[in-house]
Amino acid sequence: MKRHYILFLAFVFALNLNAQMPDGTVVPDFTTTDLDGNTHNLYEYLEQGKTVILDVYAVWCPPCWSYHQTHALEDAYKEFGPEGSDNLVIMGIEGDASTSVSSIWTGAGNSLGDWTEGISYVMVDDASVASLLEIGYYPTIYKICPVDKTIYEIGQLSLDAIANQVFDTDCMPPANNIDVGFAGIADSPELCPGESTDLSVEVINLGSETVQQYSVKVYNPAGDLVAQAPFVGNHYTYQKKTVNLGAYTATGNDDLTYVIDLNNDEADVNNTRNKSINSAPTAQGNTINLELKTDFYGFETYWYVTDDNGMTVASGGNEVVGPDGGGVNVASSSDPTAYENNELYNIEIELPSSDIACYEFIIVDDNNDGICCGDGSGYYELTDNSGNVLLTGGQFEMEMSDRFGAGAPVATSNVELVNTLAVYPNPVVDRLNVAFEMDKTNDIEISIMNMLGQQVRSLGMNTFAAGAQVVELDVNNLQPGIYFVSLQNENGISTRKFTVSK
Ligand SMILES: [Ca+2]
Ligand SMILES: [Ca+2]
Ligand SMILES: [Ca+2]
Repeated sequence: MKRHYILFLAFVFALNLNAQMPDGTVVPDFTTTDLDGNTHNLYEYLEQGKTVILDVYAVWCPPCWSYHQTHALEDAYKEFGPEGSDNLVIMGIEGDASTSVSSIWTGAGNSLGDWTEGISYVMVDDASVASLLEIGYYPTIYKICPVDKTIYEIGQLSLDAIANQVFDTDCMPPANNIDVGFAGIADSPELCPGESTDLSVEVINLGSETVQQYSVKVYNPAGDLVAQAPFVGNHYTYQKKTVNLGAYTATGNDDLTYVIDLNNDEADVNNTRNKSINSAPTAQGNTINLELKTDFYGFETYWYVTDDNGMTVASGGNEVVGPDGGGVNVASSSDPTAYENNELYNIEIELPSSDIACYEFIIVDDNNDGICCGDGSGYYELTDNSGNVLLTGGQFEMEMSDRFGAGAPVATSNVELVNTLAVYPNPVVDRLNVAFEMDKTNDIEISIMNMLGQQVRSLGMNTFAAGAQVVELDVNNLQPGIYFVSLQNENGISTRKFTVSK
């Protein structure tokens, strides 16, 4: 059953005189300005052949907020907006003239929260649009068809039901005969270099003809084909298909390009999309530092770090809380290992592995209210020995967990061996120049390490005279990816990162 929120009781009679726009009415045009200051004209979008969905809501309206939090519109926008098939425009329109624009993102006043969080479609604060569209209650969710600019109230739909509304040939006839396009690329979890994930994409047939064969290909930044899969079968107009591309192993440089290969496709613009594999933050070396500030209830806090096998490799705080104590309310300030209140702790964590490995940091709160911000301002910050911040936070409920990698080669040592060091070209295809300058003659080993800290090439120990030097390294046989050049001897080390591309 639809739940609607009456604007104000006093308006009910007026609303009866001026009810919602009847389905099938030609919508009046409007131009509005979004929260970022960009203007949007309704008819312009419709004339581009795009379906428009308008979610007219008020910041204080509970059913509006419930629906907003399902993220169904955002999910639809990801698949069918400009990052996907590019057939859909969505505008979230705050329609109450009495609420301030800032209440949309601050949750101030009687607003129910930050309405912009996680939202990439257009958001506006425009009561004049609400009145132009004769809104009788919140939320009113309209669809407008590009074919004839007619408006329909669609209500609070799921992602699949929204897809059916958008991909309706009467409302939005196909612009081409032969045309498939992307309708979303699955998000990957955060990966450390060397870890794998399964790639998959959604493809939609946007043409009027059934398509029977195409392939999806994935390229890495160097242009190498790293995954591909064919589709064979009947792919009907406006039908969506999932194409599984198999496992992909992360290298640390995973800005992938996805391409659909279909003979005679009449609209190439929707056949290419870019999407990166998300990399977990990775520490240089195996020593990390946890800075932990407790709130006014330090005894509620426990944290631990697990390795890839789920084994705990470090932990601290109140063991009465422990890994399973989130929200359990069993702890007290007299527990033997309880942290003090409102205290800053600096904890050095030595991780076991010397190669890059993945870990998970988990912080647990006995009272289900985190370490910020109700009772003090606690936080945690995980850094590596070079000062790179890996993870930070504090606002959570019973538990917060996040992944990080550790064991990447330390890029700079305490003692720089040479005065200057530059590598070029970067990215490099076959020959890398290593330019450096020293005050005195030195015996130096020049070598190349991969992301796992393994030496993949070495020139051995050679004597270099004082002054400026350029050494050319052949990197033709290296796989595309990130590497480090290292110049070292017993007195120090200097390293630089570079990328091999093909
Ligand atoms: Ca408003
Ligand atoms: Ca196409
Ligand atoms: Ca707490």
